[in-house]
Amino acid sequence: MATYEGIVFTEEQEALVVKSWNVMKKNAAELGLKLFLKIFEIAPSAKKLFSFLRDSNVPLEQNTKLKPHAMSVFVMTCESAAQLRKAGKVTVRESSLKKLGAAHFKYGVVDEHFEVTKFALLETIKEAVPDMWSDEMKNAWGEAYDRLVAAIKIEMKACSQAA
Ligand code: ISQ
Repeated sequence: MATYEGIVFTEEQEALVVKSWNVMKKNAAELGLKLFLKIFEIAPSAKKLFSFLRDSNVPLEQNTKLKPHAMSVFVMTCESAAQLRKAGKVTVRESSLKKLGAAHFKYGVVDEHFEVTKFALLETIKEAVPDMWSDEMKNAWGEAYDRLVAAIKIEMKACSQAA
């Protein structure tokens, strides 16, 4: 496991993340797609980063390659958030994190993409669990997302220095 430690993620924050993730996980495929539709609504140019979208005339909702990708981004973000306190760090395997960093670097993902994704992620969660949503829950998810992105960016930087 990678060791990207930061400020303490509290028990209360963990509880908020886990509680909402337990409700959302059965709909992860649908929510993942919703997340990406939001990302592309806010930042249409982000579509250019995905070869399977660039070369396709099929509507986004029906793109067979987008669905699994969208689901894995959503599940990975949520799972690493849900496990953050237990492990005291982002729990994506170091080898996966290196691959993620390399892929994001190769395809030209920049800070703005991570920011748009954060906004879209928080909106997706808010709409998925409206009765639970609060400022505290938003902060807990936001903090967890920031930790994951910080870990990915460390790997992206390593790629840029090796290039
Ligand atoms: C890659 N993975 C997740 C989210 C993204 C948003 C914009 C561009 C690329 C991305």
